[in-house]
Amino acid sequence: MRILITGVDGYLGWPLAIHLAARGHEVAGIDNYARRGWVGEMGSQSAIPIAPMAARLHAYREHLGQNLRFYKGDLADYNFVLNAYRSFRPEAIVYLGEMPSAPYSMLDVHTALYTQQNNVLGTLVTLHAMRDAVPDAHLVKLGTMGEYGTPGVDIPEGWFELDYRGRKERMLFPRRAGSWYHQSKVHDSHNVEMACRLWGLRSTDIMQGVVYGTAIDEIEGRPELATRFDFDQAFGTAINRFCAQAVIGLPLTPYGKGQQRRGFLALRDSIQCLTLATESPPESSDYRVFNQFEEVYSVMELAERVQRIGNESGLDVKIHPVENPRTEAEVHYYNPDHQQLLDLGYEPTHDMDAELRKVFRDLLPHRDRIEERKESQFPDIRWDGSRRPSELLGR
Ligand code: USQ
Repeated sequence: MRILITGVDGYLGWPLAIHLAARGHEVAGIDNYARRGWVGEMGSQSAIPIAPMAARLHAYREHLGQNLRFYKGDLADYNFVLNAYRSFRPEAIVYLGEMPSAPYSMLDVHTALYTQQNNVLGTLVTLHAMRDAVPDAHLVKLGTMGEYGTPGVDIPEGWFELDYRGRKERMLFPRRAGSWYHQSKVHDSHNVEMACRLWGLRSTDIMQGVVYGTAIDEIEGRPELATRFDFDQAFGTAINRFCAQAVIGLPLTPYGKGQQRRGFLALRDSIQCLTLATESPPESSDYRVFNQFEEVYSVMELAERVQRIGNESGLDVKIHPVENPRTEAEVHYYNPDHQQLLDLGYEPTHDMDAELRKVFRDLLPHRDRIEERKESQFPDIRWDGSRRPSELLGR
């Protein structure tokens, strides 16, 4: 297939391009390098060094025997996107090109506006450019499990049957996001569903959990193909942050009670699932929703697991809960469905311990890069708009 990935320079986009090319697909990518800039704004850098795009494209060609067709530009620019779609004529568009950080979106009014503008308008542009240039293409849109929030009821995969005053209707399940970032994805979901309904586009909206890890088979042992790994308070996600903290001897930082529960999945599982969704498109007009994660864990369980594996690797890992900078439920019911990807053939990694050992293996040689930006990992972005470092809590 001809597959175009937006956000191809990112944590998921780059390994996805490599994996799809290794499977024989022809891949194109769009990026404006914004992620490199946001992490820089947070005073940080990727723990694992990543090459500039020109060198990435060279390594891609060396290893995969084909070129990645790269377009540099802004996804909110309709003419740029339309031209890219017209020239590559993608059969599938995997849309990963969004600002992905909840804390960054809560920093101030400017980052909130930027997040929603970048994410919501970029998606709207793509829906129009698809309609105008490639109406039969399949949009694989990256949403987030955080769209649903943590309601006190089971969470279906996108849709549910509403039984109200004696009548029934299949409706989108209500969303209850907890940050301007997560809310931007809620708006995207509503826009994508409407475009499928009005214009006959087809889309899979992926409600993905929190991704962790450094590796997929195709990049292991090939540093020139490495993907980024962030650990700062905004762009580092929970498990990745814990591993980076452990590597430089900082205590792991579960927020508050640490009983927040989320769906997690390894990077290799994320890439496997995105590939499955891309290779099995829905019918035209179909808007389907997949909940994409391997298993639900509490943040404290994960800190303890990282501690155990870190200690095995010769580190002396401590856990020190800190005041929660976010406004979120710390003890709550959480039971989301996640069956559709399994039905398509998703084989979960399951062995989180082995995956964490690989993360330590890949991070330890770069401990200096984490050390030199370690201030960026401590949380001070609060959901009330203030910026104050979290207090340490007793355990
Ligand atoms: N957390 C800690 N300690 C930390 C970092 C995070 O306890 O040092 C907690 C947070 O309070 C939260 C949970 O861990 O309860 C997850 O936080 P996160 O930063 O790993 O993930 P989140 O902000 O939810 O966002 C990440 C990605 C986002 C994606 C989302 C999937 O950045 O792009 O959409 O995971 S989900 O969480 O399922 O919505």
